[in-house]
Amino acid sequence: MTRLEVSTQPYPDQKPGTSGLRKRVRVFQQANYLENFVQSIFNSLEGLQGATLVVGGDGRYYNRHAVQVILRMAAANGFGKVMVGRGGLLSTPAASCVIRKYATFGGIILSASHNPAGENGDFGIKYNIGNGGPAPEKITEAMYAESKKISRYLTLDTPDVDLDSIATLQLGDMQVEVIDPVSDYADLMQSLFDFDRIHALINSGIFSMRFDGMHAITGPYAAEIFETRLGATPDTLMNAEPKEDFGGGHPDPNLVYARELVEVMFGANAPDFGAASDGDGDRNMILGRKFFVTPSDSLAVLAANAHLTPGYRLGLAGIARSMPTSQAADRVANRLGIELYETPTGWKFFGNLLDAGKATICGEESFGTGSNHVREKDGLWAVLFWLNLLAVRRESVQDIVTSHWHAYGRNYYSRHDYEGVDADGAGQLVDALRKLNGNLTGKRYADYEVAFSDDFAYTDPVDGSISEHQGIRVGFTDGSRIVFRLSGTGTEGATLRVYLERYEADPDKQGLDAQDALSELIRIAEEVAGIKHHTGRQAPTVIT
Ligand code: VG1
Ligand code: CO
Repeated sequence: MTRLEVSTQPYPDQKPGTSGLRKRVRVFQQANYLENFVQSIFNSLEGLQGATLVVGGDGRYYNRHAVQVILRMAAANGFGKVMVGRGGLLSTPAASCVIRKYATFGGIILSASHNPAGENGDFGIKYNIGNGGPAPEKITEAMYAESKKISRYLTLDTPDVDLDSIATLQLGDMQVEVIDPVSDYADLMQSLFDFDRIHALINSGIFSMRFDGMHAITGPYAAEIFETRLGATPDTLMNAEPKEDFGGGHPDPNLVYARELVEVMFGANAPDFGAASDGDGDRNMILGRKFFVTPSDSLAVLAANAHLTPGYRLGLAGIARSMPTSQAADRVANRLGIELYETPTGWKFFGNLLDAGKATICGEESFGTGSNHVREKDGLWAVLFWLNLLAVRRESVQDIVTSHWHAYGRNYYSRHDYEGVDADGAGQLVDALRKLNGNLTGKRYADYEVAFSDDFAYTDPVDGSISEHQGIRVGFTDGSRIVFRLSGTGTEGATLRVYLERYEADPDKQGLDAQDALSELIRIAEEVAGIKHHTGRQAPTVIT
């Protein structure tokens, strides 16, 4: 075994986005591209000598190769030990769980989340710190800075390590512990929710459910939790076998991409409950029989009912949501008399609030919900939370949500995505909106009057760090909002996201289709931003 110092040249494009570095597989396959970024991660960390690192990924194409590269480089850089999920697998929330449970130095997660996988798909890599959460911007900026000046990386000249059985191996001076990727996570879930009661519901004979693993990482987790621990029958799980190309699908759990599940849940004899998760297991979609729960509503309902579950029975310290997420959770926080935090998009902004005990539950409109149990959003956690509520309340999903609306009012909500548009056009759209800022106040559009408009900036209440340019907000006097921002996870061109929200207090007017209820705001968004003009698109690619 020899430690090698390999000389290399910087790549200019290794800037982490909303959730790590995401690129086409073929970009990662360029000479030293992966190695450069891994070494840049290590170069930006202090105190890694002898420390323990967690490594795992969502199992997509290139995962196995990348894990071997990282193991050799971790050993050459002086880590004492790496804990790696069997087969190189760990869902994003499970990685967070393992980092926290074993108090490791940090972890590397290999995932491009819901982006399509396979040789022509995407790959991604991100670093999580010792609290189990995504590295904050200060650290991702340091990695980027390292990537621009890198001149060499360290590795070993060793063969691949066997990752397919649970064992502790030696790689140079470093230990490699191959762990069961599922059990620690499943134990944590069992400690938070009433598995006896959920077991009784699932086996009551009057309840049926489906979970769609979308051929991504959650299949084995769902099998252990739903089948083995909660007694569900095997037909509960759909697409539960993980595949390197995710079965050619797009494992983004929404009404468009989880079509197979949606057809079951909106078809004849639909089950009572349906759910899906994304590529790396941190997102969730919740469905009732012929009923879709928007992620923003899901966050609000979970917060309002948290006291019904063992893990949250003592109540919540606070709720945090990303800025574009609807204000439904604000109403719950208000009624509970707890603080509501509004953060920029991306889970990394919740870490400090959770660590400081300021927030207990967090959520994003993009099908992400989670809590202080880990430092990532957590798809199966949300599914189990819902099952716990259903087991206690014994009402349908639809009844739980509509009674929530009656009690708190309904925040009609939708997101319109314009994917893969020309980056210059999208940039011009945002620049033009920035110039308008401030001049819109008081302006009337049909029934709506602008109360404020700004480019959202966030000051972290724990460490005072400031994050600017996090999305253009146009707020109206009745509380309605339109938000415009560009995605930070795409790999081709730009993706414009338009977030629309309107509040309706009157229970008699809460039964509309969201697109109908928001039609006036959709028209105003076009008028304010000139979306068709700047993107050349007549309609969004995805509406959620
Ligand atoms: C998107 C979502 C954001 C989420 C991020 C990572 O980011 O909008 O809410 O945190 O993906 O989720 P963007 O910058 O494309 O809007 V995941 O499941 O991809 O790790
Ligand atoms: Co994800």
